[in-house]
Amino acid sequence: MTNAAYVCEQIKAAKAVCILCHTRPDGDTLGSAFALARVCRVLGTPARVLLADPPAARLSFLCCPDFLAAPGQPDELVISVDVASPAQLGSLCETWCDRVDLKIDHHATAVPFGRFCWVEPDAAATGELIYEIAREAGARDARTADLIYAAVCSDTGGFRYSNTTARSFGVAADLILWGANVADVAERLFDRQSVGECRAIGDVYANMRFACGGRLVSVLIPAERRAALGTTEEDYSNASALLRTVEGVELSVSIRQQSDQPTKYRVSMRSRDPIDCAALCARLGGGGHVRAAGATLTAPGPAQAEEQIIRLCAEVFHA
Ligand SMILES: [Mn+2]
Repeated sequence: MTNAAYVCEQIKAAKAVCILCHTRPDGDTLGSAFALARVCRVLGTPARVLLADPPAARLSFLCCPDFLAAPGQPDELVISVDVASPAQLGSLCETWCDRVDLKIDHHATAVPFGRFCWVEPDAAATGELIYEIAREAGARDARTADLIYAAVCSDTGGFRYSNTTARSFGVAADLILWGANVADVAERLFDRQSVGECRAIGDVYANMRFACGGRLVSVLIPAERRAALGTTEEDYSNASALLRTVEGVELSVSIRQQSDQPTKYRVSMRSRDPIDCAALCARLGGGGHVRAAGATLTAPGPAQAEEQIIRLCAEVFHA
């Protein structure tokens, strides 16, 4: 039996399904979760989706309110999607991390949890696995296709990143046949920016700091500066990806001080071949993918956080 067939059997046998997303939900975890909820409905099992954090406004088109509002039921089958480790469940972890039945994920740094794990590090997105489940279940409608397409599009940067494979395009081709609106999804994911995000872009480029002969670039984003600019921490979610576009840069890092916990810093990295961001972030207790990873750092002040990160990152150029 394939994994997809097994997941469908489990869903059919369950009284209800509860689907868990990771913290700071991205297009992959949201698209995968709501597509899977629709699959459950097609298989005759009610489903709900739980989010530890509210989605960014840009991604709210992926959320189906009826699955968010659905009440909990006893003996739910619990499925996590795109969640690499229990810690990534955030506030959901306390109640749910020991109750996960099926873990569906594609992170190479995935920590096994749950009764049954389906983890494919070669899949560009968890959406590629959800596609197999939807196909198996016969849930091939346009809305489901849009959700899965958004998941794959999101994690591949619009089918441009190095994780993109023939399989990704094969999945996309099928989703178009199911009715996915590729132009609409891509426009919503990549061609819309809030005023705050535009201000953040200006701030990132104005505060670039180069090291290692221009191969390493970082930006420190203190809470105080965000308050002065009227930007939020989320407005900077693309900062490290923006900096990777700078000519000569091989590793880019954004360091965002948390507003509610000023000694905590959210670190996000992007790299070019062969630099392994996941390995660097793992040394800070974080994880992710080879070209895109993140971690959380504790430091007494912004300058110390920045020095610590630059020192760590500079090691890859001096090895
Ligand atoms: Mn993903």
